[in-house]
Amino acid sequence: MKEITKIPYIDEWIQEMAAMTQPDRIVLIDGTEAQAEDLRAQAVSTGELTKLNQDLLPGCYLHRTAINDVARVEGRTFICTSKKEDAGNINNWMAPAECYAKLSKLYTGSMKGRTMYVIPYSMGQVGSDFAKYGIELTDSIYVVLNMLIMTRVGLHVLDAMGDGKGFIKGLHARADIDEENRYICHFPEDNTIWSVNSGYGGNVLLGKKCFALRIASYLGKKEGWMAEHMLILGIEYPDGEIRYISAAFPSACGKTNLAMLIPPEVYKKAGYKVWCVGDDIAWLRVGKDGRLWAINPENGFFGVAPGTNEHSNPNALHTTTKNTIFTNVALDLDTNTVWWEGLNNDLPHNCIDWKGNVWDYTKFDKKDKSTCAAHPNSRFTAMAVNCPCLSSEFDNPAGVPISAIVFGGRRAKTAPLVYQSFDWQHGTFVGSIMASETTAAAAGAVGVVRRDPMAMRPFVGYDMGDYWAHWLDMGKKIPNAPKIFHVNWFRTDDEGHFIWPGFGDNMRVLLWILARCEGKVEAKETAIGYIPYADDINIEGLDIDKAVLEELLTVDVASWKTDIENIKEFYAQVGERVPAELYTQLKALEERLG
Ligand code: OXD
Ligand code: MN
Repeated sequence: MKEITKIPYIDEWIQEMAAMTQPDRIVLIDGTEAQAEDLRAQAVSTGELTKLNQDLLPGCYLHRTAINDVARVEGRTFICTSKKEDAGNINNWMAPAECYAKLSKLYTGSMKGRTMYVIPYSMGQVGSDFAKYGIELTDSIYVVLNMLIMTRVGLHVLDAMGDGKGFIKGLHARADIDEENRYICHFPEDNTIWSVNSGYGGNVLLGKKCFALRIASYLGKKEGWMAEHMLILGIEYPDGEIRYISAAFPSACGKTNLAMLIPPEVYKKAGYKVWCVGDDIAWLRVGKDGRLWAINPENGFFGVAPGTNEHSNPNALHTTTKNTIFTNVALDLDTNTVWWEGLNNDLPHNCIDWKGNVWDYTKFDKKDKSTCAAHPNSRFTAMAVNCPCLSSEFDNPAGVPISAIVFGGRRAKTAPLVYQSFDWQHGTFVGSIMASETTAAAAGAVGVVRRDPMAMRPFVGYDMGDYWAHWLDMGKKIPNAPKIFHVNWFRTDDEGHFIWPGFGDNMRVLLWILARCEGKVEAKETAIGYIPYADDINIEGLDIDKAVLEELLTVDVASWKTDIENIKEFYAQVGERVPAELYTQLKALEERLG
């Protein structure tokens, strides 16, 4: 047998996958800069990457995916457990044998004439208690180069893997990028992920959503820890003390912006700072001290480009000025740099759009996505170490202690700016009823509510009811548990305008949250939880008066009553495994609302 990793258990699996996919060559990715540079040069020579202006954007490249392959595909994402009930009603399910057979056909011979790259990677600091290891086999250089940014890759990972048992087996083949045969399949009972017919990040960077959320959530349930769709940030007080918050928001609700926020002037002047530990995923374990400790298992940011600018997120913008891979943004031919909607108001006049066509800026209409130069889900893959506000604890193998967990969604009316749950059990209920409204086309129209519990709807690798039971159970195992809150930055007035300024000013709410955790501020008890007294949210320097803040802090009982019906429907859809405790919480809420 050919030795690739020199770990027999792993090499056997590689040979088996290679016998099926039939690559011309197998190359082990060793994590060296020399090898990465070779691969970049190769990708540039085939047009897979475009080298950008190296004076302005050193180490930066542009990639365009196929036009039919620009986002995660929930409809083609499967959890393949032996029993359908274990995948639950929210996930798509396929029987493992059927799925392996179906995908084997698609993989067979798919790497003929191509190279199979073997990427040994770690989620979390190699050798730490948190770390979990995987190998991704892929025939895409783009995937290799992205994995080199997003995860910790190299031969040291193989050294840490010992006999390799328990590693996560990932297989990705581009095949024909055929949407009809695109599959993102997870076999949690076999530690296996199979992805085929896509080249888009979320479907093919298998360390991210597939491993660090879907497979890891399953492992977390089995092993007594949690894998969550959460950012992690630290707030440093003027006296140097840092407190950490983790927060879950549905995709595209501003997690990266919150994780890297710039404090408002009043706080900056007073000496407050914000540090980013992670922008998308948190792994959480109970520490010896009885607190909940978190790491960001990733090593980079796979962020949405449009809307990122000097005002919304200067830290992210700065992070992307070197060693970054841009995907599906626009190419400004005058400068050989990148552009996207919301970067600035200087529409490039000589520009190639995300589809690779000449872009006519005179036809650009903000309200019509089809006229955009960059795809609305275009991305940057950037190294965490390039982030100006990266936490000094980013690499700490022990992680950071979490004081507060924050859930949030996009609600026009229902949720107030912030409220605190009564306790962990109630907090779990608050997470389970998380929701976001899609913005309807007609101004002022109420959007469609999508329930997205803990922002994990697309990412729980098993039954949603069991996942909630795991949350309830974890609460009993954390002697000094974080307090749980809910925020809503997106409340609107009757004309549909956002009331709260958001962005850096969200820090004002986070400071109230931390003050509550330390018992330093009183709150008003309401039907849904504890709500701040308006005087306790600092609005100095904001163009908001107290009456508006009070409005933001009211509980709209009528819309909560409507919401209760929607929650009941959702719980029924999740099915039999919804824990009785959550139904008790729901009933209690209903009674409190009157
Ligand atoms: C997401 C992402 O879709 O982080 O949530 O890419
Ligand atoms: Mn995400």
